[in-house]
Amino acid sequence: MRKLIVTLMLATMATGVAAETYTVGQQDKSFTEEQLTIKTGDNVEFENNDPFFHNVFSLSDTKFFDLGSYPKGESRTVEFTEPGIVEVECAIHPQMKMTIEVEE
Ligand SMILES: [Cu+2]
Repeated sequence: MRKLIVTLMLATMATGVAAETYTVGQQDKSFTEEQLTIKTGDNVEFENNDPFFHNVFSLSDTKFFDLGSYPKGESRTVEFTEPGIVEVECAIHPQMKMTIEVEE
């Protein structure tokens, strides 16, 4: 019985780790973070702070996404469900690049 209780406690602890949400802005045609390290299950909110549209996307195997284009003051959130490296870009401004490292 004691072993069962310990097992249940460990299971609760393992699943009870709250996911974090990080914010990365788009400002002056660049990302506010060049590099960001997060953990699997964390979220990143991409917030447009420029008075024009951005279109944040990634072609990475770790996380493939396209948030579409959206204006100043709007944000869209991506959940990173697998560990690895994610290169993030903007379809409107090719010079905009950042890297997210998703740890296990
Ligand atoms: Cu852009």
